[in-house]
Amino acid sequence: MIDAQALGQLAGRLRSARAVAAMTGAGISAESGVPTFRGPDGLWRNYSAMDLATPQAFARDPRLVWQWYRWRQGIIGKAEPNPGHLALARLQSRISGFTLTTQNVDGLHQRAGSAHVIELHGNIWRARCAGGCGFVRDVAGEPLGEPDAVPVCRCGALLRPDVVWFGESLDAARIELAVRAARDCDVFLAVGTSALVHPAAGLPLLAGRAGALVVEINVDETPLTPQAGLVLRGKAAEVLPALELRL
Ligand code: BV8
Ligand code: ZN
Repeated sequence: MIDAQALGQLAGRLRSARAVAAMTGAGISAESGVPTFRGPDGLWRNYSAMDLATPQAFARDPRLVWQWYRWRQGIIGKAEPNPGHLALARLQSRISGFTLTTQNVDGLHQRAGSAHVIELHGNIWRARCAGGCGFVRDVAGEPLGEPDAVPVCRCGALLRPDVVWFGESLDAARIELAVRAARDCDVFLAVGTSALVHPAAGLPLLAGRAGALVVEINVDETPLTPQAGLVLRGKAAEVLPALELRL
């Protein structure tokens, strides 16, 4: 049962907010059938992140890494944005100064109608040159060559998924936008994230230190829970539409 009192309190703060920053993790796409990383069907359960989402893994076995990303593309390609994604897209049009940052590479926020989504960790529907020639290619909807093949760039180097792997720095411009949004907001919504992966996990803490109300929307406790000013324990696809109704 969603905490009605907390929901009302949050709605009140959102109505008077000058700027609102939301950050999502895999939990918001769980109800679209996209496995989370650490949930029971967590992607990492079957494959260790270090085996697959690192530059070392790609150097060691690019075919395996591409098989894994194609497998995820297969799941995400069949997924639809859920009421949680749709509610966030509508909140963006109703609340001034609303920014949306995501750790997800699935592109479901954009498909739900959200604009200017800050994709901290990249997007699974793009591929870029692993050799550094700067070539980037949109691969949504088009098979990337033989299912088992490792796609090659026009410069002859390999193509890799345009995502941020562990041990790799994030895009400076994107992290700057996300940091500014966290620092300047009155309310920070942390939705469906385990708040374990940095630097993303630092953003709600930064917002809290800057005086914002930090709100956690999650089915479970996380390391962020003790720092949150308000906790809405529930599924994103239920809590966010309920919040919208209280606005
Ligand atoms: C970097 C893209 C410079 C690829 C990803 C400081 C301290 C400790 C470690 C570090 C640190 N700084 C850097 C590090 C190292 C590392 C890191 O953070 N390691 C962790 C594991 C400790 N960070 C990096 O390497 C970053 N780069 O810092 O570069 C540098 C380099 C080296 C050393 C120093 C500095 C790069 C990180 C990005 C990696 N790429 N993804 C791909 O997707 O294939 S991370 C990936 O995992 C996701 O993008 C996401 O960020 C993360 C998974 O977290 P969540 O999205 O939160 O998902 P999770 O499954 O964990 O949790 C789901 C949550 O939802 C749960 O809480 C669950 O309860 C909830 N939930 C489930 N269902 C629902 C729900 N909630 C609501 N409704 C539901 N229905
Ligand atoms: Zn190239």
